[in-house]
Amino acid sequence: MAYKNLIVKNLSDRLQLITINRPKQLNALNREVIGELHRALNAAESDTNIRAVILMGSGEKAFVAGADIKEFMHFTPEEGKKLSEEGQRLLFSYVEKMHTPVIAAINGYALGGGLELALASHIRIASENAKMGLPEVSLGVIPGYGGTQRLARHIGKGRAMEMILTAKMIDARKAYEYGLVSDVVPLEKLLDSAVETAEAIMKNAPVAVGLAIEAVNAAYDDSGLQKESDLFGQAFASEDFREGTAAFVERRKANFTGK
Ligand code: DAK
Repeated sequence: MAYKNLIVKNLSDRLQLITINRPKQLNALNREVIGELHRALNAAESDTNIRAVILMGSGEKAFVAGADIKEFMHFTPEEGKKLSEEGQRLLFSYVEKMHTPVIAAINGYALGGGLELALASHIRIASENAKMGLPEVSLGVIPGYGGTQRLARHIGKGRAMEMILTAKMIDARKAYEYGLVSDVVPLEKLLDSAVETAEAIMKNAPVAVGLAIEAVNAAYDDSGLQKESDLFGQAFASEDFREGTAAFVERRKANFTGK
């Protein structure tokens, strides 16, 4: 299958590496990338030979620096809500529910939608230079791809609240302390480390691995995701959202008025 924004490579008969390849935009997720990721992940999930997938960003700077701000700044509140639901269905909830395990190899910035993609993956390993955060409120919006729900599940409500409300990034060491990532390794060893984890999983019974993912997921209630999409749409109607995204593009500090 041909992709414009992904490099899909089989590292062995059973292990696939999917690299998000928009390095000039720090691998930011636009609708096209989300659609392509859905196609690639769906193909991996349908292929019984593929027993694990590693997700990575291209280059040495970013896993994914968020949703593409230059694209979503023009959406209306209705589009915002609709696209939040669509993104959940096609990518974020889709990854979480896959029976083929997905390992996020976080090779740099994982911000906003990028961290949300890592949070939806089954395992996260970070390179030492990685930085993670949910900066959405600094743009006048809220995390819209599951971040308000999944971050708290991973690191607890208090720490999630602090990360979301301050919009600050944390480094890989702190992410490890928080339990957000299972390991931190030098950048040049990141892929090997993800492969090693995948190999340990692939020694086990594939059907049981898939069922175990489903069973672990069953402990969590998904009803908050719809609430997140509704509130996300509301944020799109605010003046602060226009100001926050315009300020990013114009490389200036946002002047929020609370409207
Ligand atoms: N979107 C678009 N372009 C981005 C980008 C992004 N998220 N992040 C970086 N870029 C682009 C920059 O604009 C720049 O492009 P040029 O100016 O060269 O054309 C290029 O990538 C390199 O970035 P910088 O020059 O800024 O690089 P620095 O090393 O100085 O800084 C940085 C790296 C990661 C700290 C900085 O780029 C940064 O703060 N990036 C933005 C991080 C961020 O706020 N991400 C978005 C979070 S909000 C939605 C659902 C969910 C969401 C949205 C919509 N719907 C359902 C509609 C989620 C929203 C988010 O993810």
